Amino acid sequence: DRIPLKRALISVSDKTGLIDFARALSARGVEILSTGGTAKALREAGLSVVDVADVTGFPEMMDGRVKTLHPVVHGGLLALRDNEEHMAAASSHNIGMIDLLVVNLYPFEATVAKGASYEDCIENIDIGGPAMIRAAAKNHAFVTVVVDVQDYSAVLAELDANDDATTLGFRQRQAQIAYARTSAYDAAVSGWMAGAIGEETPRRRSFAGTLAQSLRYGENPHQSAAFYRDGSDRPGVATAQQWQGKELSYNNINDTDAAFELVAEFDPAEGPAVAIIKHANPCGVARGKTAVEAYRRAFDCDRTSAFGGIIALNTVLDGETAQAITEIFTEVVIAPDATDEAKQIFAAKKNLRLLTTGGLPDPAAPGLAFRQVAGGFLVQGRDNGRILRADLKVVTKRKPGEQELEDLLFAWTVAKHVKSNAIVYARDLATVGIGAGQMSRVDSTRIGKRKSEDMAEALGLTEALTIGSSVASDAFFPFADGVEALAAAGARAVIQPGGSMRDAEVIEAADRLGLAMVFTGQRHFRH
Ligand code: 93A
Repeated sequence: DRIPLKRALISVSDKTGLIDFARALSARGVEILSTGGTAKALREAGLSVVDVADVTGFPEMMDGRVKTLHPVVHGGLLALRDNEEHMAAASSHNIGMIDLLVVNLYPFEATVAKGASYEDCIENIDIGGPAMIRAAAKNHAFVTVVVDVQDYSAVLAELDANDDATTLGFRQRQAQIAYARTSAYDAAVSGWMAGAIGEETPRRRSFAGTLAQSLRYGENPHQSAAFYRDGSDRPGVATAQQWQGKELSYNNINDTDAAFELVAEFDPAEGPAVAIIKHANPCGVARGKTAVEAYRRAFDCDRTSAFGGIIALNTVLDGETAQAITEIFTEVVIAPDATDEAKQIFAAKKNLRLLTTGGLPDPAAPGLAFRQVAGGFLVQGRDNGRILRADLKVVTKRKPGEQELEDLLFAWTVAKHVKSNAIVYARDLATVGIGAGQMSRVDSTRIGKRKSEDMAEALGLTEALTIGSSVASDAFFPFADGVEALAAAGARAVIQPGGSMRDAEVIEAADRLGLAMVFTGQRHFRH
Protein backbone atom coordinates (compact mmCIF):
# COMPACT_ATOMS: atom_id res chain seq x y z
CA ASP A 1 0.00 0.00 0.00
CA ARG A 2 3.01 2.31 -0.27
CA ILE A 3 2.80 4.79 -3.13
CA PRO A 4 5.99 6.66 -4.03
CA LEU A 5 5.58 10.38 -4.73
CA LYS A 6 6.81 11.35 -8.17
CA ARG A 7 4.57 14.19 -9.24
CA ALA A 8 2.74 16.80 -7.19
CA LEU A 9 0.24 19.52 -8.02
CA ILE A 10 0.41 22.49 -5.68
CA SER A 11 -2.23 25.23 -5.85
CA VAL A 12 -2.55 27.29 -2.70
CA SER A 13 -4.05 30.62 -1.70
CA ASP A 14 -2.44 30.57 1.74
CA LYS A 15 1.24 30.42 0.90
CA THR A 16 2.40 29.90 4.50
CA GLY A 17 5.12 27.27 4.67
CA LEU A 18 4.86 26.71 0.90
CA ILE A 19 8.48 27.30 -0.06
CA ASP A 20 10.00 25.06 2.61
CA PHE A 21 7.55 22.30 1.85
CA ALA A 22 8.04 22.49 -1.93
CA ARG A 23 11.80 22.59 -1.47
CA ALA A 24 11.65 19.44 0.66
CA LEU A 25 9.55 17.73 -2.03
CA SER A 26 11.94 18.84 -4.77
CA ALA A 27 14.86 17.50 -2.80
CA ARG A 28 13.13 14.12 -2.84
CA GLY A 29 12.92 14.29 -6.64
CA VAL A 30 9.21 15.16 -6.81
CA GLU A 31 8.16 17.07 -9.95
CA ILE A 32 5.97 20.06 -9.12
CA LEU A 33 3.05 21.39 -11.19
CA SER A 34 1.50 24.66 -10.10
CA THR A 35 -1.09 27.33 -10.86
CA GLY A 36 -0.30 31.01 -11.58
CA GLY A 37 0.37 32.63 -8.22
CA THR A 38 1.75 29.51 -6.60
CA ALA A 39 4.12 28.84 -9.53
CA LYS A 40 5.31 32.44 -9.39
CA ALA A 41 6.07 32.22 -5.66
CA LEU A 42 7.95 28.93 -6.13
CA ARG A 43 9.99 30.25 -9.07
CA GLU A 44 10.91 33.37 -7.13
CA ALA A 45 12.30 31.06 -4.45
CA GLY A 46 14.44 29.39 -7.11
CA LEU A 47 12.44 26.19 -7.44
CA SER A 48 11.69 24.61 -10.79
CA VAL A 49 7.98 24.33 -11.54
CA VAL A 50 5.81 23.23 -14.45
CA ASP A 51 2.83 25.51 -15.16
CA VAL A 52 -0.51 23.75 -15.14
CA ALA A 53 -1.37 25.83 -18.20
CA ASP A 54 1.49 24.14 -20.09
CA VAL A 55 0.18 20.73 -19.11
CA THR A 56 -3.46 21.44 -20.02
CA GLY A 57 -2.61 23.41 -23.14
CA PHE A 58 -5.08 26.06 -21.98
CA PRO A 59 -4.20 29.38 -20.41
CA GLU A 60 -5.74 30.24 -17.07
CA MET A 61 -8.81 32.17 -18.16
CA MET A 62 -11.88 34.12 -17.04
CA ASP A 63 -10.10 35.80 -14.14
CA GLY A 64 -8.73 32.44 -13.04
CA ARG A 65 -12.18 30.91 -12.77
CA VAL A 66 -10.94 28.19 -15.09
CA LYS A 67 -7.40 27.03 -14.45
CA THR A 68 -7.29 23.44 -13.32
CA LEU A 69 -10.69 22.24 -14.53
CA HIS A 70 -9.30 20.00 -17.25
CA PRO A 71 -9.22 16.22 -17.98
CA VAL A 72 -5.43 16.27 -17.93
CA VAL A 73 -5.58 17.35 -14.27
CA HIS A 74 -8.62 15.35 -13.18
CA GLY A 75 -7.56 12.26 -15.13
CA GLY A 76 -4.19 12.44 -13.40
CA LEU A 77 -5.91 12.55 -10.03
CA LEU A 78 -8.70 10.03 -10.64
CA ALA A 79 -7.10 7.27 -12.73
CA LEU A 80 -6.88 3.91 -11.00
CA ARG A 81 -3.26 2.94 -11.41
CA ASP A 82 -4.06 -0.77 -11.26
CA ASN A 83 -6.76 -0.61 -13.94
CA GLU A 84 -5.53 -1.35 -17.44
CA GLU A 85 -8.28 0.59 -19.20
CA HIS A 86 -7.69 3.64 -17.04
CA MET A 87 -4.00 3.55 -17.74
CA ALA A 88 -4.52 2.98 -21.46
CA ALA A 89 -6.86 5.98 -21.59
CA ALA A 90 -4.31 8.05 -19.71
CA SER A 91 -1.51 7.19 -22.06
CA SER A 92 -3.53 7.71 -25.25
CA HIS A 93 -4.60 11.16 -24.01
CA ASN A 94 -1.21 12.08 -22.64
CA ILE A 95 -2.37 12.26 -19.05
CA GLY A 96 0.40 12.05 -16.48
CA MET A 97 -0.37 10.76 -12.98
CA ILE A 98 -0.51 13.16 -10.02
CA ASP A 99 0.49 11.44 -6.77
CA LEU A 100 0.24 14.36 -4.37
CA LEU A 101 -2.30 17.18 -4.39
CA VAL A 102 -1.65 20.19 -2.19
CA VAL A 103 -4.50 22.71 -2.25
CA ASN A 104 -5.83 25.28 0.12
CA LEU A 105 -8.88 27.10 -1.02
CA TYR A 106 -9.72 30.69 -1.89
CA PRO A 107 -10.21 32.34 1.52
CA PHE A 108 -14.00 32.47 1.35
CA GLU A 109 -14.60 32.51 5.13
CA ALA A 110 -12.01 35.24 5.70
CA THR A 111 -13.48 37.31 2.86
CA VAL A 112 -16.93 37.13 4.45
CA ALA A 113 -15.51 37.87 7.92
CA LYS A 114 -13.89 41.09 6.73
CA GLY A 115 -17.26 42.31 5.45
CA ALA A 116 -16.50 42.15 1.72
CA SER A 117 -19.10 42.94 -0.95
CA TYR A 118 -21.46 40.33 -2.35
CA GLU A 119 -19.45 40.22 -5.59
CA ASP A 120 -16.16 39.78 -3.74
CA CYS A 121 -17.60 36.93 -1.71
CA ILE A 122 -18.88 35.24 -4.88
CA GLU A 123 -15.51 35.61 -6.57
CA ASN A 124 -13.91 33.93 -3.54
CA ILE A 125 -15.94 30.75 -3.94
CA ASP A 126 -13.33 28.24 -5.04
CA ILE A 127 -14.54 25.74 -7.65
CA GLY A 128 -11.45 24.17 -9.15
CA GLY A 129 -9.80 23.65 -5.75
CA PRO A 130 -12.63 21.62 -4.17
CA ALA A 131 -13.06 19.66 -7.42
CA MET A 132 -9.42 18.56 -7.28
CA ILE A 133 -9.53 17.92 -3.53
CA ARG A 134 -12.57 15.69 -3.84
CA ALA A 135 -11.05 13.83 -6.80
CA ALA A 136 -7.74 13.22 -5.01
CA ALA A 137 -9.51 12.20 -1.82
CA LYS A 138 -11.74 9.75 -3.69
CA ASN A 139 -8.66 8.20 -5.24
CA HIS A 140 -6.78 7.95 -1.94
CA ALA A 141 -5.89 4.37 -2.86
CA PHE A 142 -3.19 6.06 -4.95
CA VAL A 143 -3.18 9.78 -4.25
CA THR A 144 -2.16 11.79 -1.19
CA VAL A 145 -4.16 14.96 -0.56
CA VAL A 146 -3.20 17.89 1.67
CA VAL A 147 -5.63 20.73 2.39
CA ASP A 148 -4.08 22.32 5.47
CA VAL A 149 -0.68 24.01 5.80
CA GLN A 150 -0.46 22.44 9.26
CA ASP A 151 -0.16 19.01 7.65
CA TYR A 152 3.03 19.73 5.62
CA SER A 153 5.32 18.47 8.35
CA ALA A 154 3.27 15.29 8.74
CA VAL A 155 3.65 14.58 5.00
CA LEU A 156 7.41 14.99 5.20
CA ALA A 157 7.56 12.78 8.28
CA GLU A 158 5.52 10.15 6.43
CA LEU A 159 7.91 10.29 3.44
CA ASP A 160 10.92 10.02 5.75
CA ALA A 161 9.48 6.99 7.44
CA ASN A 162 8.52 5.22 4.21
CA ASP A 163 11.32 5.73 1.67
CA ASP A 164 9.66 8.71 0.00
CA ALA A 165 6.31 6.92 -0.24
CA THR A 166 3.02 7.28 1.67
CA THR A 167 1.03 4.50 3.30
CA LEU A 168 -2.66 3.78 2.74
CA GLY A 169 -3.50 4.65 6.35
CA PHE A 170 -1.94 8.07 5.95
CA ARG A 171 -3.73 8.71 2.67
CA GLN A 172 -7.05 7.66 4.17
CA ARG A 173 -6.64 10.06 7.06
CA GLN A 174 -5.74 12.87 4.68
CA ALA A 175 -8.78 12.06 2.51
CA GLN A 176 -11.06 12.17 5.53
CA ILE A 177 -9.67 15.59 6.49
CA ALA A 178 -10.08 16.71 2.88
CA TYR A 179 -13.81 15.95 2.81
CA ALA A 180 -14.25 17.67 6.18
CA ARG A 181 -12.71 20.75 4.59
CA THR A 182 -14.81 20.76 1.40
CA SER A 183 -18.05 20.14 3.30
CA ALA A 184 -17.25 22.92 5.80
CA TYR A 185 -16.39 25.19 2.88
CA ASP A 186 -19.72 24.65 1.12
CA ALA A 187 -21.57 24.98 4.45
CA ALA A 188 -19.89 28.36 4.89
CA VAL A 189 -20.97 29.41 1.41
CA SER A 190 -24.56 28.29 2.03
CA GLY A 191 -24.62 29.96 5.45
CA TRP A 192 -23.30 33.21 4.04
CA MET A 193 -25.84 33.15 1.21
CA ALA A 194 -28.66 32.52 3.68
CA GLY A 195 -27.65 35.70 5.49
CA ALA A 196 -27.09 37.66 2.29
CA ILE A 197 -30.58 36.93 0.99
CA GLY A 198 -32.26 37.32 4.39
CA GLU A 199 -33.09 33.63 4.72
CA GLU A 200 -32.08 33.26 8.37
CA THR A 201 -34.35 30.31 9.12
CA PRO A 202 -32.74 26.99 10.01
CA ARG A 203 -34.43 25.26 7.08
CA ARG A 204 -32.49 23.56 4.29
CA ARG A 205 -29.13 24.51 5.69
CA SER A 206 -26.01 22.53 6.21
CA PHE A 207 -23.82 23.09 9.25
CA ALA A 208 -20.12 22.80 9.70
CA GLY A 209 -17.28 24.51 11.43
CA THR A 210 -13.55 24.43 11.35
CA LEU A 211 -11.53 22.82 14.09
CA ALA A 212 -10.14 25.56 16.31
CA GLN A 213 -8.65 23.44 19.04
CA SER A 214 -8.59 19.91 20.36
CA LEU A 215 -9.61 19.92 24.00
CA ARG A 216 -8.05 17.74 26.67
CA TYR A 217 -11.45 16.27 27.49
CA GLY A 218 -15.14 17.05 27.38
CA GLU A 219 -17.70 17.71 30.08
CA ASN A 220 -16.08 14.81 31.97
CA PRO A 221 -12.54 13.44 31.78
CA HIS A 222 -13.58 10.24 29.98
CA GLN A 223 -15.14 12.20 27.08
CA SER A 224 -13.07 13.44 24.13
CA ALA A 225 -13.78 16.95 22.92
CA ALA A 226 -12.87 19.68 20.48
CA PHE A 227 -13.77 23.29 19.83
CA TYR A 228 -15.02 24.31 16.38
CA ARG A 229 -15.38 27.81 15.02
CA ASP A 230 -18.31 28.73 12.82
CA GLY A 231 -16.46 31.53 11.06
CA SER A 232 -18.54 34.36 12.51
CA ASP A 233 -16.76 37.33 14.02
CA ARG A 234 -19.15 37.67 16.97
CA PRO A 235 -17.04 38.90 19.92
CA GLY A 236 -16.90 36.18 22.53
CA VAL A 237 -15.00 33.20 23.80
CA ALA A 238 -14.32 31.84 20.29
CA THR A 239 -12.58 34.98 19.10
CA ALA A 240 -11.14 36.26 22.39
CA GLN A 241 -7.49 36.85 23.17
CA GLN A 242 -6.25 34.89 26.18
CA TRP A 243 -3.66 36.79 28.23
CA GLN A 244 -2.70 34.22 30.80
CA GLY A 245 -3.57 30.96 32.48
CA LYS A 246 -3.76 27.42 31.15
CA GLU A 247 -5.84 26.28 28.21
CA LEU A 248 -9.61 26.67 28.55
CA SER A 249 -11.50 23.44 29.15
CA TYR A 250 -14.76 22.36 27.55
CA ASN A 251 -16.75 23.49 30.60
CA ASN A 252 -14.80 26.76 30.80
CA ILE A 253 -15.68 27.60 27.21
CA ASN A 254 -19.34 26.78 27.77
CA ASP A 255 -19.57 28.82 30.99
CA THR A 256 -17.53 31.73 29.64
CA ASP A 257 -19.88 31.96 26.70
CA ALA A 258 -22.91 31.98 28.99
CA ALA A 259 -21.34 34.73 31.11
CA PHE A 260 -20.39 37.00 28.25
CA GLU A 261 -23.66 36.61 26.36
CA LEU A 262 -25.44 37.62 29.55
CA VAL A 263 -23.49 40.83 30.28
CA ALA A 264 -23.72 41.80 26.61
CA GLU A 265 -27.43 42.37 27.24
CA PHE A 266 -26.50 45.42 29.32
CA ASP A 267 -25.49 48.52 27.39
CA PRO A 268 -22.17 49.76 28.82
CA ALA A 269 -23.34 53.32 28.11
CA GLU A 270 -25.78 52.77 31.00
CA GLY A 271 -22.99 51.64 33.32
CA PRO A 272 -20.97 48.55 34.15
CA ALA A 273 -22.59 45.13 34.56
CA VAL A 274 -20.98 41.99 35.95
CA ALA A 275 -22.15 38.38 35.86
CA ILE A 276 -20.72 35.44 37.79
CA ILE A 277 -21.50 32.06 36.27
CA LYS A 278 -21.42 28.51 37.57
CA HIS A 279 -22.48 25.54 35.44
CA ALA A 280 -23.82 27.93 32.78
CA ASN A 281 -26.22 29.57 35.27
CA PRO A 282 -25.63 32.96 36.87
CA CYS A 283 -25.07 32.95 40.63
CA GLY A 284 -25.01 36.73 40.70
CA VAL A 285 -25.53 39.59 38.24
CA ALA A 286 -25.43 43.30 39.02
CA ARG A 287 -25.04 46.73 37.62
CA GLY A 288 -23.08 49.38 39.45
CA LYS A 289 -21.74 52.90 39.14
CA THR A 290 -18.29 51.35 38.79
CA ALA A 291 -17.18 47.92 37.66
CA VAL A 292 -15.92 47.05 41.12
CA GLU A 293 -19.26 48.00 42.65
CA ALA A 294 -21.08 45.85 40.08
CA TYR A 295 -18.73 42.97 40.86
CA ARG A 296 -19.16 43.22 44.64
CA ARG A 297 -22.94 43.39 44.33
CA ALA A 298 -23.00 40.39 41.97
CA PHE A 299 -20.74 38.50 44.40
CA ASP A 300 -23.05 39.30 47.31
CA CYS A 301 -25.96 37.47 45.66
CA ASP A 302 -24.39 34.08 46.34
CA ARG A 303 -20.84 34.20 47.68
CA THR A 304 -20.72 30.47 48.25
CA SER A 305 -21.49 29.50 44.67
CA ALA A 306 -19.27 32.23 43.21
CA PHE A 307 -16.17 30.31 44.31
CA GLY A 308 -14.44 28.89 41.21
CA GLY A 309 -16.83 30.77 38.98
CA ILE A 310 -16.52 32.56 35.68
CA ILE A 311 -16.85 36.31 35.61
CA ALA A 312 -17.91 38.50 32.69
CA LEU A 313 -17.91 42.29 32.47
CA ASN A 314 -19.61 44.44 29.85
CA THR A 315 -16.86 47.01 30.26
CA VAL A 316 -13.10 47.38 30.68
CA LEU A 317 -11.64 45.39 33.56
CA ASP A 318 -9.81 47.94 35.72
CA GLY A 319 -7.24 47.44 38.45
CA GLU A 320 -9.63 47.89 41.34
CA THR A 321 -12.04 45.28 40.01
CA ALA A 322 -9.18 42.92 39.19
CA GLN A 323 -7.97 43.28 42.79
CA ALA A 324 -11.41 42.49 44.17
CA ILE A 325 -11.74 39.45 41.90
CA THR A 326 -8.45 38.00 43.14
CA GLU A 327 -9.84 37.83 46.69
CA ILE A 328 -11.36 34.44 45.85
CA PHE A 329 -10.55 31.70 43.35
CA THR A 330 -11.99 32.37 39.91
CA GLU A 331 -11.52 30.25 36.78
CA VAL A 332 -11.96 32.75 33.96
CA VAL A 333 -12.56 36.49 33.55
CA ILE A 334 -13.84 37.78 30.20
CA ALA A 335 -14.27 41.45 29.30
CA PRO A 336 -14.15 43.64 26.21
CA ASP A 337 -10.79 44.94 27.42
CA ALA A 338 -8.51 45.14 30.46
CA THR A 339 -6.16 47.86 31.70
CA ASP A 340 -2.44 47.19 32.09
CA GLU A 341 -2.88 47.51 35.82
CA ALA A 342 -5.57 44.80 35.81
CA LYS A 343 -3.33 42.51 33.75
CA GLN A 344 -0.46 43.04 36.20
CA ILE A 345 -2.66 42.19 39.17
CA PHE A 346 -3.85 39.01 37.49
CA ALA A 347 -0.29 38.04 36.53
CA ALA A 348 0.25 36.97 40.15
CA LYS A 349 -2.63 34.46 39.83
CA LYS A 350 -1.21 31.90 37.44
CA ASN A 351 -4.33 29.76 37.24
CA LEU A 352 -6.72 32.58 36.44
CA ARG A 353 -7.45 32.97 32.73
CA LEU A 354 -8.05 36.44 31.38
CA LEU A 355 -9.82 36.86 28.04
CA THR A 356 -10.47 40.08 26.16
CA THR A 357 -12.74 40.33 23.16
CA GLY A 358 -12.39 43.87 21.85
CA GLY A 359 -16.15 44.39 22.03
CA LEU A 360 -19.54 43.02 22.99
CA PRO A 361 -21.73 40.77 20.86
CA ASP A 362 -25.04 42.20 19.69
CA PRO A 363 -27.77 40.42 21.70
CA ALA A 364 -30.31 41.24 19.00
CA ALA A 365 -28.26 39.68 16.20
CA PRO A 366 -29.79 36.74 14.35
CA GLY A 367 -28.06 33.38 14.40
CA LEU A 368 -28.69 29.71 15.00
CA ALA A 369 -28.67 27.61 18.15
CA PHE A 370 -28.13 23.85 18.17
CA ARG A 371 -28.99 20.98 20.44
CA GLN A 372 -28.33 17.35 19.92
CA VAL A 373 -30.91 14.58 20.20
CA ALA A 374 -30.47 10.89 19.40
CA GLY A 375 -30.31 10.60 15.63
CA GLY A 376 -30.02 14.27 14.83
CA PHE A 377 -29.95 17.75 16.10
CA LEU A 378 -32.45 20.49 16.70
CA VAL A 379 -31.79 23.88 15.17
CA GLN A 380 -33.53 27.11 16.05
CA GLY A 381 -32.98 30.81 15.71
CA ARG A 382 -31.01 32.13 18.70
CA ASP A 383 -33.09 33.72 21.46
CA ASN A 384 -32.58 37.35 20.51
CA GLY A 385 -35.92 38.51 21.88
CA ARG A 386 -35.80 41.72 23.90
CA ILE A 387 -38.48 43.51 25.86
CA LEU A 388 -38.71 47.26 26.15
CA ARG A 389 -40.75 49.25 28.61
CA ALA A 390 -43.32 49.98 25.95
CA ASP A 391 -43.95 46.24 25.50
CA LEU A 392 -45.01 45.75 29.12
CA LYS A 393 -48.66 45.36 30.06
CA VAL A 394 -49.62 46.09 33.67
CA VAL A 395 -52.28 43.56 34.69
CA THR A 396 -52.71 44.26 38.40
CA LYS A 397 -54.46 47.07 40.29
CA ARG A 398 -51.14 48.27 41.59
CA LYS A 399 -48.73 49.61 38.96
CA PRO A 400 -45.02 49.00 39.51
CA GLY A 401 -43.09 52.07 40.66
CA GLU A 402 -40.14 53.50 38.76
CA GLN A 403 -37.46 51.50 40.60
CA GLU A 404 -39.60 48.39 40.47
CA LEU A 405 -39.94 48.74 36.70
CA GLU A 406 -36.20 49.03 36.28
CA ASP A 407 -35.62 46.05 38.50
CA LEU A 408 -38.28 44.03 36.70
CA LEU A 409 -36.64 44.60 33.34
CA PHE A 410 -33.23 43.85 34.82
CA ALA A 411 -34.49 40.60 36.38
CA TRP A 412 -36.24 39.69 33.13
CA THR A 413 -33.02 40.09 31.16
CA VAL A 414 -31.13 37.92 33.64
CA ALA A 415 -33.91 35.30 33.62
CA LYS A 416 -33.42 34.89 29.87
CA HIS A 417 -29.96 33.47 30.72
CA VAL A 418 -31.05 31.18 33.54
CA LYS A 419 -32.05 27.57 32.88
CA SER A 420 -35.77 26.94 33.16
CA ASN A 421 -37.67 27.03 35.36
CA ALA A 422 -36.05 30.37 36.09
CA ILE A 423 -36.96 32.70 38.93
CA VAL A 424 -34.84 35.81 39.47
CA TYR A 425 -35.28 38.14 42.45
CA ALA A 426 -33.69 41.58 41.99
CA ARG A 427 -33.23 44.75 43.98
CA ASP A 428 -31.63 47.98 42.84
CA LEU A 429 -30.32 46.35 39.66
CA ALA A 430 -28.68 43.42 41.39
CA THR A 431 -29.89 39.86 41.69
CA VAL A 432 -30.60 38.86 45.29
CA GLY A 433 -31.87 35.31 44.73
CA ILE A 434 -31.85 32.99 41.72
CA GLY A 435 -33.76 29.72 41.35
CA ALA A 436 -32.56 27.80 38.28
CA GLY A 437 -33.24 24.61 36.41
CA GLN A 438 -36.05 23.17 38.49
CA MET A 439 -38.85 20.97 37.20
CA SER A 440 -41.36 23.02 39.19
CA ARG A 441 -41.61 26.79 39.09
CA VAL A 442 -42.63 26.86 42.74
CA ASP A 443 -39.39 25.06 43.65
CA SER A 444 -37.32 27.68 41.78
CA THR A 445 -39.23 30.33 43.74
CA ARG A 446 -38.37 28.65 47.03
CA ILE A 447 -34.73 28.05 46.13
CA GLY A 448 -34.18 31.71 45.23
CA LYS A 449 -35.73 32.73 48.54
CA ARG A 450 -33.69 30.26 50.57
CA LYS A 451 -30.42 31.29 48.94
CA SER A 452 -31.23 34.91 49.70
CA GLU A 453 -31.90 34.04 53.34
CA ASP A 454 -28.58 32.19 53.54
CA MET A 455 -26.77 35.23 52.15
CA ALA A 456 -28.57 37.57 54.54
CA GLU A 457 -27.33 35.44 57.40
CA ALA A 458 -23.78 35.32 56.03
CA LEU A 459 -23.75 39.09 55.49
CA GLY A 460 -25.32 39.78 58.88
CA LEU A 461 -28.39 41.45 57.41
CA THR A 462 -31.57 41.69 59.46
CA GLU A 463 -33.70 40.22 56.69
CA ALA A 464 -33.42 38.52 53.30
CA LEU A 465 -33.12 40.90 50.35
CA THR A 466 -35.98 39.15 48.58
CA ILE A 467 -38.18 41.15 50.93
CA GLY A 468 -39.23 44.12 48.83
CA SER A 469 -37.71 42.62 45.65
CA SER A 470 -38.92 42.54 42.06
CA VAL A 471 -39.06 39.14 40.41
CA ALA A 472 -38.89 37.70 36.92
CA SER A 473 -40.28 34.35 35.84
CA ASP A 474 -39.05 33.10 32.43
CA ALA A 475 -42.45 31.57 31.64
CA PHE A 476 -46.01 32.00 32.82
CA PHE A 477 -47.37 30.76 36.15
CA PRO A 478 -49.65 27.81 35.44
CA PHE A 479 -51.32 28.23 38.84
CA ALA A 480 -51.59 30.89 41.53
CA ASP A 481 -49.27 28.94 43.86
CA GLY A 482 -46.11 30.35 42.25
CA VAL A 483 -47.23 33.91 42.84
CA GLU A 484 -48.23 33.05 46.40
CA ALA A 485 -44.73 31.64 46.96
CA LEU A 486 -43.21 34.87 45.64
CA ALA A 487 -45.36 36.94 47.98
CA ALA A 488 -44.28 34.67 50.84
CA ALA A 489 -40.68 35.51 49.93
CA GLY A 490 -41.52 39.18 50.29
CA ALA A 491 -41.54 40.08 46.58
CA ARG A 492 -43.46 43.21 45.63
CA ALA A 493 -43.49 43.14 41.82
CA VAL A 494 -43.49 40.41 39.20
CA ILE A 495 -42.66 40.24 35.49
CA GLN A 496 -43.73 37.23 33.46
CA PRO A 497 -44.92 36.44 29.94
CA GLY A 498 -48.59 35.81 30.79
CA GLY A 499 -50.69 33.58 28.58
CA SER A 500 -51.66 30.86 31.04
CA MET A 501 -55.20 29.44 30.96
CA ARG A 502 -55.37 30.53 34.60
CA ASP A 503 -54.04 34.06 34.11
CA ALA A 504 -57.19 35.42 35.76
CA GLU A 505 -56.54 33.38 38.92
CA VAL A 506 -52.87 34.41 38.92
CA ILE A 507 -53.75 38.10 38.57
CA GLU A 508 -56.40 37.82 41.25
CA ALA A 509 -53.85 36.29 43.66
CA ALA A 510 -51.38 39.08 42.85
CA ASP A 511 -54.04 41.70 43.57
CA ARG A 512 -55.04 40.01 46.79
CA LEU A 513 -51.37 39.93 47.90
CA GLY A 514 -50.71 43.55 46.87
CA LEU A 515 -48.24 42.66 44.13
CA ALA A 516 -47.73 44.70 40.98
CA MET A 517 -47.53 42.46 37.91
CA VAL A 518 -46.58 43.08 34.28
CA PHE A 519 -46.82 40.77 31.26
CA THR A 520 -44.13 40.71 28.56
CA GLY A 521 -45.99 38.59 26.03
CA GLN A 522 -42.66 36.82 25.37
CA ARG A 523 -41.20 33.70 26.95
CA HIS A 524 -37.56 32.83 27.57
CA PHE A 525 -37.36 29.08 28.08
CA ARG A 526 -33.76 27.89 28.23
CA HIS A 527 -33.26 24.17 28.66
O1 93A B 1 -11.33 29.93 -9.72
S1 93A B 1 -11.15 28.55 -9.42
O2 93A B 1 -12.26 27.92 -8.82
N1 93A B 1 -10.86 27.72 -10.77
C1 93A B 1 -9.90 26.79 -10.89
O3 93A B 1 -9.86 26.11 -11.91
C2 93A B 1 -8.93 26.63 -9.82
N2 93A B 1 -7.90 25.80 -9.69
C3 93A B 1 -7.29 26.07 -8.52
N3 93A B 1 -9.88 28.40 -8.45
C4 93A B 1 -8.96 27.44 -8.68
N4 93A B 1 -7.91 27.08 -7.89
C5 93A B 1 -7.55 27.74 -6.65
O4 93A B 1 -6.59 28.73 -6.95
C6 93A B 1 -6.89 26.89 -5.62
O5 93A B 1 -7.82 26.21 -4.78
C7 93A B 1 -6.04 27.88 -4.84
O6 93A B 1 -6.74 28.38 -3.72
C8 93A B 1 -5.82 29.02 -5.80
C9 93A B 1 -4.36 29.15 -6.14
O7 93A B 1 -4.19 30.11 -7.15
P1 93A B 1 -2.75 30.73 -7.47
O8 93A B 1 -1.80 29.57 -7.59
O9 93A B 1 -2.92 31.46 -8.75
O10 93A B 1 -2.38 31.62 -6.32
